[in-house]
Amino acid sequence: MRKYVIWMLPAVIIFLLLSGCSKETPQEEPDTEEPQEFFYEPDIDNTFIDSVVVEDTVAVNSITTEAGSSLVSGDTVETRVITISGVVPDLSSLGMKSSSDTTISLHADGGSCMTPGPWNASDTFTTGFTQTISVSYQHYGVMCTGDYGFQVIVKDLSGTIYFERDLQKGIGIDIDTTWGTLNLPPGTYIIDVSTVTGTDTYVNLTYTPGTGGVLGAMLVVYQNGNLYPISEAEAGANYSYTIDLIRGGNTIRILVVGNFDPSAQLDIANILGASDVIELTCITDEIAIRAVMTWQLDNSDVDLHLVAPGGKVFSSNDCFYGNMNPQWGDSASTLDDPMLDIDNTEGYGPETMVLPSPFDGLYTIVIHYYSDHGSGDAPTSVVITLNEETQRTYGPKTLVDGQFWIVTGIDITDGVAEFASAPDSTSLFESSAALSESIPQKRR
Ligand SMILES: [Ca+2]
Ligand SMILES: [Ca+2]
Repeated sequence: MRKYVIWMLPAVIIFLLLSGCSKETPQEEPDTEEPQEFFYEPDIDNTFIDSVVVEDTVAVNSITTEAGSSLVSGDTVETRVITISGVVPDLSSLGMKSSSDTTISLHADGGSCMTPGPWNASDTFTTGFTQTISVSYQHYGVMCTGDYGFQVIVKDLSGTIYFERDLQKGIGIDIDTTWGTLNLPPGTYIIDVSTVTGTDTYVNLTYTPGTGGVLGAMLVVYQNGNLYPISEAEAGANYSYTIDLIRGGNTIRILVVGNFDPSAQLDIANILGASDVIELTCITDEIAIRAVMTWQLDNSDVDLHLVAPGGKVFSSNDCFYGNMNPQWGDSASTLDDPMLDIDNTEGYGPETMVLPSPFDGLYTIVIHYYSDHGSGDAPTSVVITLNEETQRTYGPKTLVDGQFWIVTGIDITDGVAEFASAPDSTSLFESSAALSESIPQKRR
């Protein structure tokens, strides 16, 4: 995979150069300062989560500062980073199962040509919320006397059929393989498979959380209207999550969400559990630039970059996984130095970048899909907050392995941040050959 990415880089850069980095063409809209607002979604409003009543409680066992001090809801906090830990509730009554239970596998064995069929296999499952189910089967038929064939059915208790494959044939050889996905409303379902003499049918039925993975629900942090997916939610499992507080009031809840889609307003029917509301007031200095990146693909590595005025990606003027807290500007001050909190290499993020008090100039947010680890394309979003008050969400934009996304420029004038057009790619990137060599490699 690594060789492939390096091989791809010249092509990616050439594409970026040829396409002008996919920027909005400025001369077509001379009156606007709005650049590159990929899939900007200003209308999503999840603030109802501040007060929504949810039956099942996600336990919060501790809230602590980086120094280890304990906090409770209502506290005023003088540091920016806190950790919340607790336990995911047992929601098995809703059909959310542990990871080992998310696949139902059935085998209807038709025996040999000398023994008659049919043989059947059956199972039932329950879901308490609408979720996506994938069904796949493989059927093998061999030459025998008499007929052979098979049937796969998913139906509810009233007999309504949601999935069906029915094949009946005469003497011969047959292999039939297919798959499908279905959105099942809450209810209890029966999956039946039957086959006849001399044939075999294997069936797998898998729960998914809607956009990827194998579980029925996802653990999500809610903070002041924004949603940050943490991981797949497993009934009864411990969780621990670090939150970057925003100056002023922070309303936080830990959610368990079925069919999670971070690009859409949350469907209240899919909020399977929620913690009590946590209110914390943060009184640290104002932060000029804050960017929180997440992506919706497990086992993949997307990276967040903040490039200083006149700087190049992967240089000392780029804050990224290889340069997480560089010394910029005034060497006597750390307030003009950016900080990346972590490099998440396994999926979902978030990765958070903050720059409290930058020197003036044009900064750039760049996102790089470092490696898909073979998992495929990654829908990626970044929430950028300027001066603790102006916020935009960019994405989700689906990135392919190795791709760069120049998200936006941020202009700092007299210490105040505003969204601005990004510099062009020729000033942000080395030539393709030099760029390939400048990417620090990660160990896995
Ligand atoms: Ca990363
Ligand atoms: Ca400095």
